[in-house]
Amino acid sequence: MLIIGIAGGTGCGKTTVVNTILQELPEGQVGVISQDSYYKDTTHLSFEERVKINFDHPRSIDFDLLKEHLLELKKGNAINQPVYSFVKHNRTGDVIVTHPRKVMIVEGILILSNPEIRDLFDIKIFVHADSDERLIRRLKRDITERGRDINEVLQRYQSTLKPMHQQFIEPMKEYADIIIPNNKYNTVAVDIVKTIINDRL
Ligand code: UZR
Ligand code: MG
Repeated sequence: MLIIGIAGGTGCGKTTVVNTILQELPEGQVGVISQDSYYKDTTHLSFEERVKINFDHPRSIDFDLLKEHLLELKKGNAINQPVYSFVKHNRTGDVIVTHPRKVMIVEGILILSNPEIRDLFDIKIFVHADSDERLIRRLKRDITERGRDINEVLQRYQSTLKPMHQQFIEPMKEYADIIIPNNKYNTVAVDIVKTIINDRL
């Protein structure tokens, strides 16, 4: 099994990169794990308390579960990937049964920040977009898809997103094998990654 980690700040285009990689590749050969599925269970908290969580800090992620799941997949076993709701800021209680594939892609802002998880990746990719580009994309997405308003997004950006990005995400470039410049959507870089994957299949 080839495990590819794809990191990069919010709005850098990770999800789009992953979806484009998946297109045209033979179905059932490539699987995806999203870091978002591994936000810690916050059922014991009220909604008001959950909103205050710093979701851009590594401690908000259940890396133990993610590690356990990656090791299970490597052994050839299926896992129950939790389903997360950004609207509720909590796991929904549902799971997606995720089967091991020849190539597994793990994507998320903080996946390179945990040394044990990092060690499980055969290829580490960092998607770079400038912070203004990322803020624009984040604003549009959070308002249309995640039920936020402009003040909430900007407030979060200044209070946690930006400082956490500088502390835990940007420095992870050092560990990347490939850095994809993605201010404009980079089809050439995605094709290269596809070629690497196809080579393995
Ligand atoms: P991407 N996030 C939420 O907004 N709510 C949650 O319940 C959990 C996470 C956000 C998180 C992070 N930060 O910046 C983003 N906040 O999801 C990561 N605030 O997702 O890489 O797709 O932008
Ligand atoms: Mg995403």
